Order: sequence, then C-alpha cells, then structure tokens
Amino acid sequence: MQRKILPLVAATAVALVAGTASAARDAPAKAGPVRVDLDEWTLGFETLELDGGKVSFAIANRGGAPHALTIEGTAGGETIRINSPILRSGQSATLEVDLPPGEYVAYCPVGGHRGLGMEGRILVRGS
Ligand SMILES: [Cu+2]
Repeated sequence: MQRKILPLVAATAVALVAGTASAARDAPAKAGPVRVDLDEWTLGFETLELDGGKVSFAIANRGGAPHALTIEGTAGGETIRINSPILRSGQSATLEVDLPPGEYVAYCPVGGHRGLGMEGRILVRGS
C-alpha cells in the first residue's frame, strides 16, 4: 500500500512547485493564482496555458521602472482587453479575470516596454 501511495505524493509535490513558478506553463486555473513577475524587460513567461473560467493573476513588479499587465484578445467576435493598474517598483496587484477560451496577447502597456520584450501569449483552453 505504501509503495503505491508514495509515487502519487511525489507527483503532487512536483505539480505544486511547477504551479507557483513565475514562468509556469500549464498552470491549472483552479489551483490558485497565476504568478506574473514583471521586470525589465520581461513578463516572466513567453506562453502561458490556462484552463478557461475564472483566473486570478498575482502580478508583482520586481523591476525598477513602473510596469503593468494588459491582456488582449478576441473571443466569440468580442474584443477583450483587461488592464492591471500601473505598478511601481515593488508593488503588486491581483487581477481576477474570466477568460473565454482563446488566444490572447499579454504585454506591458507602459512606454515602449512591449517592444523591449515585455510581451507574451496566453492560451486559454476550453473547459
Ligand atoms: Cu513595463
């Protein structure tokens, strides 16, 4: 019995570590907030894959310059644009969003930060 349970426990621990990493891929939406660490000049991820539905983003500005997060996309013919507040160095914010399945771009809307590399993709799977 013990030998059957142990591998499951180990697999769960690995999944939890992956889910809290800032560059988390495949982070399950229902498993807690998705961490986004903003810095010069990166969002901390290139592609984020999430399950559709309510998603909570825990956004932190780890850099020196002001940063924010904008999520933009089209779902069902409707344009979706979500903006976090502009965060100063060290500030953080939680963004609760309800994203329909689809493909979104994420970027920092401050100054020319997007062009400097603060851009990524968010893929929302159907549930
Ligand atoms: Cu920025």
